[in-house]
Formats: sequence, structure tokens, C-alpha cells
Amino acid sequence: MARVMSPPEEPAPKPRELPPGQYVPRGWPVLHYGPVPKFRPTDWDFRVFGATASAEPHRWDWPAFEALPRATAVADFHCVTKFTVPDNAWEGVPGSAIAELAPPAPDATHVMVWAEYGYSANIRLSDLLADGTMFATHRDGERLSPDHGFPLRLVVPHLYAWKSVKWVRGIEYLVEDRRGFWEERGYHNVADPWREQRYSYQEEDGETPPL
Ligand SMILES: Nc1nc2c(c(=O)[nH]1)N[C@H]1C(S)=C(S)[C@@H](COP(=O)(O)O)O[C@H]1N2
Ligand SMILES: [Mo]
Repeated sequence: MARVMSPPEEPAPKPRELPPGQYVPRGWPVLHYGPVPKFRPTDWDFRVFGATASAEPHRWDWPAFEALPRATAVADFHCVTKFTVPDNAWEGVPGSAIAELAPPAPDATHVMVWAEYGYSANIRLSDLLADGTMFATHRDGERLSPDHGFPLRLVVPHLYAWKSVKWVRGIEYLVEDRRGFWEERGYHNVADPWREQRYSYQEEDGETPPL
């Protein structure tokens, strides 16, 4: 028997929760230090070195990297200058996949992420393995533009975006934490936006590598 059903009540949209001090800007700002590097596919490689399980470095050229297992993840993107870009659909190679293919030594605790021109950022090994961390080639179905890190950028959505290294070329496993580019210049070593870890003066003594 046909019956007219009243539509289910729409749940009220939940207001987005932003980390403290953040706002949502128009569009997707471009922010970085220095020039945008040129991509030369024949020179490009991705290296995993430092404290690897085999004590040997790993290397993929561009075609090999493009053939690695891929995944997608939707996440917000929080810059320490206070903008948050919501709901980015990232696509790329998960950090955990890289760690499986090029495993760290048992005593590795941290990772230095290296980009073109020597930009770097340090993260914990657990940040590399976390859900949502990936070496991204695409956002919202489109290949990254040169400004946003083409051909490859790291995305670590649960940390401030200076850890989301554009034009990434490799990672170095560390048995002892070391500060990266911004971490040496007054920014917080860990950078959890939900705890508003913006600046190095907020770090507890002895918890992080000295400045
Ligand atoms: N190689 C490199 N990656 C970088 C930076 C940089 O200066 N160089 N800046 C970081 C900072 S501070 C931010 S906020 C984000 C910005 O990414 P977007 O330009 O795609 O928004 O990139 C991060 N990755
Ligand atoms: Mo940033």
C-alpha cells in the first residue's frame, strides 16, 4: 500500500570545529619561503635514508613513485598564520605505505622531511604513520599546481601546515629528534594546532631539541 511519508527531519548542520585562533579564508592561499622549484621528471627522485631498517637508502624515480599504492583522505589544513582550509580531499601515497616499503630501524623515533632547496620539517615517526598523513599528488581530484607543491607534497593534517612540506624529495629517519627549517626559527617543534603549539617558547624545557 502506498503511503505518503513525511521527509525525515534534516539534522541541523553542525558548526565546524576549528582549532583555537583559526578562521576559514576564501579559497586556498599559497604560502611558502623562497621560489617555486621547476619539476624535471628525469632528475626527480624520492629518497628514504638515515636510520632505515636495512641501513641502506631507498630510492624511487618518478615513474616508480607514481606506481606506488595510493589512497585518499579528507582533512582540514591549518596554517599557523591562522587560516584553515576545510575539507581537502587529498590523494597520494600514505606515509604508512612508505614506511612499509622502506621501513625505519627499530630505534628510529623521528623523521626529517626534505624538500627542494633544502626546506625541511621534523615530525615524529608516529606522525608519518598516522591516518591522513600522505605524500599527495592531487587535491579535490586535480593534480597539485606548482604553487601548492607539484609534483609531490607531504600532508600532515593533524599538525600546523609548515610540516606539510611542498616539493618533497625524501625523508630521513632519525634516532634522535632534530629541528627543521621553521622549528629552528622560532616555531614549535611539535605543532599541534588543537593545543595551539605555535612557537618554540611554548615548548617545555628538555622535551624538545635545544634551539
Ligand atoms: N617546501 C616548502 N614547503 C612548505 C613551505 C615552504 O616554505 N617550503 N611552507 C609551509 C607553510 S608555512 C604552509 S602554511 C604550507 C602552505 O601550503 P599551500 O601554499 O599549499 O597553502 O606549506 C608548507 N610547506
Ligand atoms: Mo604556514
